[in-house]
Amino acid sequence: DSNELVPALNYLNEKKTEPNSEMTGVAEGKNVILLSLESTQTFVVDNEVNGEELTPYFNDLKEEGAYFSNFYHQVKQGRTSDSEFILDNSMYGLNRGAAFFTHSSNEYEATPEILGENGYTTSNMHANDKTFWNRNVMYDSLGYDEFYGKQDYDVTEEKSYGWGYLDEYFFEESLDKMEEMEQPFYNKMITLTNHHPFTLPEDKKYIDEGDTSSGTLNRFFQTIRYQDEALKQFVEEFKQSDLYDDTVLVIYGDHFGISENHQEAMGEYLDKDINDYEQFQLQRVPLLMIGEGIEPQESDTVGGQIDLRPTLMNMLGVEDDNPIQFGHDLFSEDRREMMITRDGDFANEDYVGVKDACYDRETGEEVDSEACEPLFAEAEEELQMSDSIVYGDLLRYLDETELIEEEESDQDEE
Ligand code: GP9
Repeated sequence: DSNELVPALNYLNEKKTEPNSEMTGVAEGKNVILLSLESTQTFVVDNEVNGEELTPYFNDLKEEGAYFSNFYHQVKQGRTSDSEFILDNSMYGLNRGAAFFTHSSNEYEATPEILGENGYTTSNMHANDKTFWNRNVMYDSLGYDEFYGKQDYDVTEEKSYGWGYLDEYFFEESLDKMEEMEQPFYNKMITLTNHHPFTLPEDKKYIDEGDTSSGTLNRFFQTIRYQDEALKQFVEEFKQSDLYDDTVLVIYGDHFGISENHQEAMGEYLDKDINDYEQFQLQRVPLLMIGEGIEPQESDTVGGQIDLRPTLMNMLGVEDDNPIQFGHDLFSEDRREMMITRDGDFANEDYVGVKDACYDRETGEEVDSEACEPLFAEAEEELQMSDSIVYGDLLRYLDETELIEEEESDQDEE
């Protein structure tokens, strides 16, 4: 019953931090485009292979907006779908399986629902089968109005490769669709080309393969470079369009592309030994926000995908009355810098805690594990709180609980 929500409400109340008031409403009434870059990790940014930049366009673009260099993905088995779950709910995905499959009939009060109540049109675009990750079902539960899937795109064999529709064509058609959309809109675009096994048609290989001992990593460099070229084409066209002045563009990486099976090759490429600490730091993914009112800046605040919803809602100046959110505004001065992974590992301002060991976050030196103990405990408590909501489908009691709280505070006042 509604009492089951109380522990999580109390916990979140205690952890609550105020959003940055200077950012409140900077993007009021604007469209939001979330651009999910497949398998894109931060280590590719400002990096090169054989003397060629991997993401030349993104490297420049990030100077035009708010770029977050210590932003982590938080997904587990649900991969891209986990990132979507975390983003829209500001709750953690599950430790096993994908919430998109196992908890698609839950009650949610996700970003699209709240924005829908505030006059927004909400949609997803992804040129894959709609049933992949059970998206067709889960998007309804999350409150999306529209889902543009494979059949809504002009997918032909010539324009496809590997997993399907090449990003450049996906972007082109998606922009056309957005230009026709009722505004303001909240729309997520999910790319596909930079996906394992990272293959490309010959004429889309803009740089040579890498020369590490992993073919996967070697090809990844090429697909990342391809994606960057597609991104360039998209952003440049977007800047020419009428949408540009009225839109916040949020570009982020969904999860890692190179798994720990390729640690040795990563070590060869980065020229260091990839231990648990380095492997953890490789889970950073880029986050960049561009739009009027967003000052160019680079932030090194420690955060994760769970923080995007409160950050965005504050920028849009939308009253988000769902109190069950585990994230903290990324622009807030007094935010809790604590990024928790689904494995119960974490990074905060000072430490990285991974597999029960404790490291100095900046130097990577292993330190006395005592320093991390309370933080591991906090991570575990937080994951349990989030799980209690998802497994118990507790958001269905939210309205009731709020009514009780209102009555109680009325009584207090009397
Ligand atoms: C498939 C795309 C990729 O539709 O989201 O899925 P992933 O394997 O990255 O989770």
